[in-house]
Amino acid sequence: MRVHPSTLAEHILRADSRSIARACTLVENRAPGSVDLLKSLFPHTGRAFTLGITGAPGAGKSTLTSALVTELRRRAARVAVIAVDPSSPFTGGAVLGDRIRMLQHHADPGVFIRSMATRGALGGLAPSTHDLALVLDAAGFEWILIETVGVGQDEVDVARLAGATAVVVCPGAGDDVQAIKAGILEIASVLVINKADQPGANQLERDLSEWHVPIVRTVATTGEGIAALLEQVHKARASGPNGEAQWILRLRAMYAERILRNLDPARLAEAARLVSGRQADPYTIIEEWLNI
Ligand SMILES: Nc1nc2c(ncn2[C@@H]2O[C@H](COP(=O)(O)OP(=O)(O)O)[C@@H](O)[C@H]2O)c(=O)[nH]1
Ligand SMILES: [Mg+2]
Repeated sequence: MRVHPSTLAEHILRADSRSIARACTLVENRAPGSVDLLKSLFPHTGRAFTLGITGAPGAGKSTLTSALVTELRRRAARVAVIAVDPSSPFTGGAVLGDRIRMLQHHADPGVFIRSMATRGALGGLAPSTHDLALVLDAAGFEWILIETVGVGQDEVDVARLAGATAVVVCPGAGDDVQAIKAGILEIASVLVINKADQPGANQLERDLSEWHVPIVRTVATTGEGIAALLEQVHKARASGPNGEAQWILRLRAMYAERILRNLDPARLAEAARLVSGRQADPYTIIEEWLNI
């Protein structure tokens, strides 16, 4: 069944959750009509705040995300979650206890949870995640939480597209500063030492203090420190990059994706044949593709 993009857009603007879910699927699959839909939704965006939540598997990102949802709902904000982590309890990955904790939000109409499946999609994860965030922004969610695993460039890119990024680390599990990927600390607006109920939190905080990024200790399982985390996120939001600086990153990512998506696989294969046989050089071919 096809719904006209403008009809679907109207339903999304009225925050109809089935229509939002439908739009997410269209956008994620880059289905026909999805760009028209995004065009019609775009004028209604710009109000949501996007928080990236990243860190190594097991650091407690999903638990923390769930605790943030609970706290934001207590403050009457509408919250959307995009879980890029395939092992996320939101997507049904984790152990039963965790999953039940996350599932409590599914019954709440003020919460929308979406997991993304398009890992390794041509052109990268970041542009489609950002498009999804725009759909949710148009639907009136004030907060968009994006949980990503802090491994690989894709995840770093996703975090970079967010308004602020919380990097979650925890004591133990070899998670000392040396074990934390340097690149991931660099994108942090706030460092979260989660599992602060576990030994080693003091040492970790001392080690991390040299990064000169605000540090918050949390116990995601009890909600301890969540209000303090939100306070730091608000500060990061106030002092963070302005809209134009963010759009430079986003436009670059969107441009690269669009160009890659337009590349016909047959044309690519033919070019590879010519170049590997030294019948053509790659520079001329790319100039031809770009019409320069
Ligand atoms: N002791 C303790 N355990 C936690 C805390 N936060 C999360 N966990 C547990 O750590 C495990 C991994 O959490 P999860 O949120 O799935 O981590 P993720 O892979 O980073 O999303 C789960 O068993 C959680 O219950 C915490 O603050 N303290
Ligand atoms: Mg997770």
